[in-house]
Amino acid sequence: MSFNSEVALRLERIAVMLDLLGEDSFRAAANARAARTIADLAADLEPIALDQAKLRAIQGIGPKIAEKISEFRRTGRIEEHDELVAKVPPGLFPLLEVPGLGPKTLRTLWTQGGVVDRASLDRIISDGTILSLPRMGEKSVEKLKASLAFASSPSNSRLPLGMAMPLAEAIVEHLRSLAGVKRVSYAGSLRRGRDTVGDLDFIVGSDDAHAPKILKAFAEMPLVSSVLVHGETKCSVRLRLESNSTRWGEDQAAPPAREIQADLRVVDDSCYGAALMYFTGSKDHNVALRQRALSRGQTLNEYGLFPNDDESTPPQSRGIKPVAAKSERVIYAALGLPEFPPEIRENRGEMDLSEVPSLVSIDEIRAELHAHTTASDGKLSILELATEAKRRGFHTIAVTDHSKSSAVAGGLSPERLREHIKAVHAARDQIDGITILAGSEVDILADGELDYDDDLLERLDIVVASIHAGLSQDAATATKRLLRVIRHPLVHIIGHPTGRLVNRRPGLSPDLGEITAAAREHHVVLEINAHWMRLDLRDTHVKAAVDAGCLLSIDCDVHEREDFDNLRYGVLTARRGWLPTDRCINTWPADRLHEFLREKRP
Ligand code: DGT
Ligand code: CA
Ligand code: CA
Ligand code: ZN
Repeated sequence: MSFNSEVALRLERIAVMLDLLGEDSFRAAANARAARTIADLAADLEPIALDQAKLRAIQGIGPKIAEKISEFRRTGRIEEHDELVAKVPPGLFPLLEVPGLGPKTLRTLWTQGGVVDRASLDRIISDGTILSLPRMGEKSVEKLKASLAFASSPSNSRLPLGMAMPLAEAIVEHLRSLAGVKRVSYAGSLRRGRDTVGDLDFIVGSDDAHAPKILKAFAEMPLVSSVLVHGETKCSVRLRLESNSTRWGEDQAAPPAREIQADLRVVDDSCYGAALMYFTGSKDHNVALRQRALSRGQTLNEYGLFPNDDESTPPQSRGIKPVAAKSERVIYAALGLPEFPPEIRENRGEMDLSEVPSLVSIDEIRAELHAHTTASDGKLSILELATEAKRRGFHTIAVTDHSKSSAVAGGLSPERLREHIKAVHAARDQIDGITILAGSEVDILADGELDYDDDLLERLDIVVASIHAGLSQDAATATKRLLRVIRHPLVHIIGHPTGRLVNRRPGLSPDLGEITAAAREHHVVLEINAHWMRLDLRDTHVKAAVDAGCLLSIDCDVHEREDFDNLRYGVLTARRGWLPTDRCINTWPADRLHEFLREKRP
């Protein structure tokens, strides 16, 4: 973690603990504000951390905060932080992680309900005494119960795709550099592009002579915290994950850092394809493949596709040569099947396909239609954003800053939006080779109303309508809310339609059948938000939308330069939902895209 984020993390925690302890709320707010300022600073504070004058010259850093920055530089600690930590029962920190349970509510539960940890909270919920506390009616207790169930569900311990992928790619590169490694890949759910993964799987194609050293090198990687299995062809380890999270619990005394299992199989390179195919899965896809093999008088396992002779000893152990084993391509071909992309190997109908469907791919994406600038909560100016989009080969970039109700995200008042539109138009004259659209990410209010009047929306080239609040509505209310927006004549795209956050918040569960039917009818595009914390719509929703005949967009919801890199996760999700290139509006040529957007303008 950088110096700036270390400081920001501590200041953020000071703010939370002050609220939890019921102390001066102005002091809490000042620390929270400083934390945000420092987290967003482009410049590294470390070199000037002992220079009070230079620190105070930075907008948003006052004398008290400057003092704390110097203290952290000198001692690696902030005493105020550690004193506050000592006053809080340690069992309360994990509870701060529960979505929707803020420090002020937790303070009531603690001081008036005697809650000091998860167990005591569960107790006062089950015996009903929680209902006697202030602001704890039946409804809020129901919500709290749902959040607790969500926070403790085992599926939430799966690692998000965007954290797993860079880790797996680094391990693949490490393995590739070892002597005797002919081919190497990650497999499993990661290769299939699932939004979260339970563990990481790796396959190496090599030979008997090199296998022991390759397995040893895997077991001795610096990130390995323990070795679970170390055999002749297989090694399983636990990896320590570096924490880049500002959440509680990671560097508190008690809870251990997060870990993930990683499995490596080293196989003879002649059957690499069979092993890769087997360990890519999914399990259900494998079962379907094996049945198909049997029905054709063959038998399939992780060593290859063999003639089936109904012997109980596996064919490879009897020296029988496989019909196909070297690559996935030859095995699928020998089974009379197209070589399915890993993303669709889920036994969701792919076995009935007679050719590989033309799924959208990352190099076909030519437009980013959801991006923020410094006008709201983005880090790039309009021109910087456009320049970056152009550099990445896009023909169109849409500037869609937040609307007024998203106040914490710096949402624009109608007056500021009018100025911002002018600024976008002015920027067009300063850059060639890319079209900058003037747009907005307009909040969908609780009843489905939009955050700006129609006469203002009309002046925007593109309207992305998104839900940012009211995310615990029941399904029927959420459906009504979204249908109302979809029928709005000026809306082009519904941004991150359910509002879920991977492992953090379930989001809305509107009736997808109704939503997709209406979206198709009214030519409204449903977004796949490519940020790996969102991936919303998720794979199954995308499939439903594709089947219903909808158009989709894949957008990075850019707030800073690196966010463009998340595109790959959006594309993986799209492919998992069988999205054909032509149904993804980001792949359209500029003329077609711009014409489509203009159809909703007077
Ligand atoms: P995960 O790790 O929970 O996100 O999901 P996967 O799909 O990566 O599952 P994992 O790591 O348990 O196994 C990797 C692949 O190996 C899996 O997709 C298919 C294959 N595989 C594992 N166990 C079995 C099994 O019992 N039967 C079959 N047919 N395939 C299996
Ligand atoms: Ca796995
Ligand atoms: Ca595994
Ligand atoms: Zn956005």
